[in-house]
Amino acid sequence: MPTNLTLGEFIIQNQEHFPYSSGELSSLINAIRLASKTVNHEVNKAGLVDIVGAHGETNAHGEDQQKLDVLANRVFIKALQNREIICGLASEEEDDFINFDIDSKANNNKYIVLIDPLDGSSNIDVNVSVGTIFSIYRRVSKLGAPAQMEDFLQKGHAQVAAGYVVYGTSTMLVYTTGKGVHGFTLNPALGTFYLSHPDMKFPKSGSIYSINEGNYFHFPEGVKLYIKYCQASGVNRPYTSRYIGSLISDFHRNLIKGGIYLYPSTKNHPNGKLRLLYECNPIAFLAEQAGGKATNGYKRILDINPKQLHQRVPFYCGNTEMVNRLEGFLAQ
Ligand code: P6P
Repeated sequence: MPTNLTLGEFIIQNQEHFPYSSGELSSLINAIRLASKTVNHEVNKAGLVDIVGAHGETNAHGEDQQKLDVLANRVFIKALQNREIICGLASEEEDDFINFDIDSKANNNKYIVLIDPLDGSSNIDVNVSVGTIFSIYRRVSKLGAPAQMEDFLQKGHAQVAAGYVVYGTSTMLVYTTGKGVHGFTLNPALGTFYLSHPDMKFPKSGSIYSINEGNYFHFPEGVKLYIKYCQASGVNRPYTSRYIGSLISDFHRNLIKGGIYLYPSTKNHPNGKLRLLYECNPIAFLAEQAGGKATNGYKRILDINPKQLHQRVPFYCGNTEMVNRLEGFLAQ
């Protein structure tokens, strides 16, 4: 694969990989690319202007909205609305989905997007990397009518594309259309994303486990057994614990180095903390495309039948052999 390929060139070269495409993938990914550059700029200067810290309101889940959350949400909605290829959007920051039926034209658009505009935003104040997660479906409701809830409550295996932007030591956009996972790194001087990680795959084995062990007491028994298995690594397994508290950063590191991310049910989150539609499904799509696995401990994430826009699920995702071993402990 030629080096120095830009994201735009890559999309054009792979346009045929996007089903039903008539340039719609490039337009969708270009909208996300544009919005991610704007958010990246704001995230990078967050400490310098009065944009860090809580917005003073709460989102659909009663969580304090960080100002950058609100800004990122607005930037992505605007960028996606302007491209006239989606008929609606659901966001972690919005109670209900948004219909782009500002004019009947929007109702003829064939796609919908679900997005977590700035995941891990509580880390912003302490200068830890955060991320944007997006998930794209073809609408199932009638063309010409406004988007319906059924368009957003599709199973994860119906996704036509998914990805994330990680605003870290460098800013990367990583996405899949079902033909592998490809990572692009932003050259901030040029404002251009370059293909830096073609065809990303989990290493065959992994030795990193990522979990908030502060919740240990309330974990399911099988998760406790798995953690003890990893910690017995002092004997003959080189396991190590790494937890950033930002899903995208933990997932991205585990994808490159090999590892498993775990967010089980806990006392405060009996159904797990992560949201199925705009966190677990897109990450699960990427994980499977990279040769990994994602389950709720008993069922493939991409096969879960969604019931609500903001529903939460327990989430275990990473190297297939690590997820299989965890499931073995949960099945005991
Ligand atoms: P805890 C961020 O709020 C997030 O949704 C994920 O990005 C992250 O992995 C998790 O929650 C951290 O949750 O309970 O460990 O602080």
